Amino acid sequence: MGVVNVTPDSFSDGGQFLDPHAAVEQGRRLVAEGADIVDVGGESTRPGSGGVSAEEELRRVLPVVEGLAGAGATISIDTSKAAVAEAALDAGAGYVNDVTAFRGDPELAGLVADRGVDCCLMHMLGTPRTMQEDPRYDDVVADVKAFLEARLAFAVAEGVAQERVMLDPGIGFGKTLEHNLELLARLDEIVALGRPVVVGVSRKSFLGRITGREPGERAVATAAANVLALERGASVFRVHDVPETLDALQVATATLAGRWPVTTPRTTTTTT
Ligand code: PMM
Repeated sequence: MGVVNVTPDSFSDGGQFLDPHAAVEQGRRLVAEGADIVDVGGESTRPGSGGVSAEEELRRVLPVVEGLAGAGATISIDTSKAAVAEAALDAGAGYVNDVTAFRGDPELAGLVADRGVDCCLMHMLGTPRTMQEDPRYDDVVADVKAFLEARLAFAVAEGVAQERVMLDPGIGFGKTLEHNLELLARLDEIVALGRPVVVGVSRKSFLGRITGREPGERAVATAAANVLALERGASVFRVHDVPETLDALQVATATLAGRWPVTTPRTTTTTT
């Protein structure tokens, strides 16, 4: 999953793709580089940010979704607002990525159910404005897992087919460096919920804490974290730098399988 943030203030690529033409060009580049999904977002969720109106979010994302429809990838709309998701789906999007896991807008789950599209439900502690103020958990992995299980049950109760739901531990959303690392180290426990797991480590500040590098210099760190997430069972890797992570994931996939090309999904074999 390649990322295009049509925002002035995202920590990772803020301001770079505010112009719709630049955003569409970037989306097409991500597809050419191998992204299967392009995630288009018009609201920054960086720590401390306050949110934008549905009108402003639509003004940012709609021309980009329209411009990317038919570009050869599934277009994901990164929003928690039903009005934004509905217009984006009408314009050609086929996936809803909600960082509030259907807590932000009571209408969004029903919309996803009606349209029959795939969605991603992500864990976040608090809101972007407050989430990095001393986040605490009893056991971060158990707490995030219980939350995701409850949100999956909510989505299904609202009519969303279970097969349409992907789950995301929300790396960096109300988490310390230690929380992020523990979630990645024990990602298999989230995978055990039985739904595909999405991870969004790309360029995030915990990678800067470890490497001392600025956001634009974290592609290798991002690829390393994604390889280990793959090994622990993650299925979707949300990144700004597609070639680096794709190369790393292909080599990791071949190494784990002991062959290349890997034509069938990894399966458990029993020897007698
Ligand atoms: N991270 C950001 C935004 N949206 N969505 C999902 N599902 N998972 C994430 O980790 C995630 C997200 C923030 O990063 P950005 O500002 O670089 O987009």
